[in-house]
Amino acid sequence: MRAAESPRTGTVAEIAGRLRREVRVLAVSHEAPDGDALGCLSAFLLMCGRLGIPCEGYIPGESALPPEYLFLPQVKDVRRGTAPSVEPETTVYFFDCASLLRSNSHEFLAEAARINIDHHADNPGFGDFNLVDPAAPSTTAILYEVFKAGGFPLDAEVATALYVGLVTDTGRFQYANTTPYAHHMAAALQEAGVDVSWVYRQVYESTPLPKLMLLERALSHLEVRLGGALAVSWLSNEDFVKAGADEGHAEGLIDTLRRIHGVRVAALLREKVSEGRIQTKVSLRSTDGSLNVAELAHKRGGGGHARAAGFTSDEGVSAVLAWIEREVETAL
Ligand SMILES: [Mn+2]
Repeated sequence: MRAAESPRTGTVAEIAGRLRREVRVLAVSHEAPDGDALGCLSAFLLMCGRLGIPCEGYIPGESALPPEYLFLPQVKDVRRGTAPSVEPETTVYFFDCASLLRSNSHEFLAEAARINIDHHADNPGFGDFNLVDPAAPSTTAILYEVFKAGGFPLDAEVATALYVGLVTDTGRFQYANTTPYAHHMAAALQEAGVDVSWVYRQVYESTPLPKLMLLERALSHLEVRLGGALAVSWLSNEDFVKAGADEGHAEGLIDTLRRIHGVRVAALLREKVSEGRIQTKVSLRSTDGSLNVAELAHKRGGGGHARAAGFTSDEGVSAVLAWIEREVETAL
């Protein structure tokens, strides 16, 4: 049942206590999920199974999931496309969703209680209970604290799923969010049974050939602007067809743009044209933190983190690129 009280901030202990008593749960993550989003779903669904709580996962959208995360238990069984209808006793847990819009889940929200677990600073607190910690290196780090607070058993499978969110959202323990806490958590997860080298091979050394072919297409469109500070590239429908790639293969390609010497902001655009309608999905990265890309994304109805954000536009690639260049030039 939808909580009668007004939205509030929950503690990890409250969420753990609530989880233990759930009759049924639906775990939701954002469209175009990354390693953190999928790590959360996998760990949460596994844990609900351990606790005997009937559970289901849901990710909006139809596009293929990034193949490097399909080894995570439960992920392949997560429901896609239209949202499931939710019975009144179901609680919906949202993970890593910066906004309700991003989880594209309005349809079933009227009925169910919502728990919002996230680490995006711009999360508006859309849940009945909100557990939002921008200092957390990943959303799996917050989920890890919930599991600890509840005294729930952390086996190797659950620990591995939590670790995948941590290792990917910290850029393999290299980004600015790599705090001492992140290393302590990694150590605890390794002690719980994570095979770090095995995870590395699954996530980073199992690249499908079409993904590399897609990277080749992105590099062929690469331009460095503003005296080397801005790296931009784009991918069209044709690029995906020629590379033999699907949407999931685009995950992480922007990391190649951000690592170019001197680049302070990177932008990768994905132009989709279907039935004459243009949509451009934009990923933005700030390498040195001198420009808050979440603020840039907010101007176009998107969101994210200060150093990793995105938005979707109804304009074509060249118009969006021109806008980004103007904004970055003004800001830097
Ligand atoms: Mn995340």
